[in-house]
Amino acid sequence: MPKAPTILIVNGPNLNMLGSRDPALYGRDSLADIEKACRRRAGEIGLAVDFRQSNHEGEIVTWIQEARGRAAGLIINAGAYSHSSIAILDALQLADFPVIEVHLSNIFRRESYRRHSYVSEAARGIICGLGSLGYRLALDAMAQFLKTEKEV
Ligand code: CA2
Repeated sequence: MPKAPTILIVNGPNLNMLGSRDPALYGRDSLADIEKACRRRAGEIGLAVDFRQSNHEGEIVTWIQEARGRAAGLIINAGAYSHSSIAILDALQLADFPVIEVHLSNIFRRESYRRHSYVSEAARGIICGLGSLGYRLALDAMAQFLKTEKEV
């Protein structure tokens, strides 16, 4: 059996606190719940998942760099770094795989400083405001991209 393509899923700062506060904004799922749901969906659609979280910008940059030549795709919720990190954008622009940006909340309904994301400049697509469902939808989109690109 051929090995399932691995999708790296990167979560940025404070997302390890999910489920503990602000359920109206971010939902009730913990990050562990989201990881479990992603693993289940990935298994159903023939993908493998490498699911990570970091509170450190440099660590996220390193993970994106290391994914070159290894990951088939990247799903990233860079948290607050989405709105500030040119370093993460630079790393994403070197990526040799499709990138999908996910946010739990609808960043366009929130404070003006959340309405711009550097990550978006390197993303094939963006999903926001759909809570944890956004991660599973991103996996479905990724599976579709990989299938289409293999056929070309
Ligand atoms: O909506 C998203 O997914 C965000 O990326 C979440 C980030 C926020 O800075 C972005 O603007 C949008 C914040 C994650 C903080 O997570 C918390 C979890 C529980 C309690 C408080 C914060």
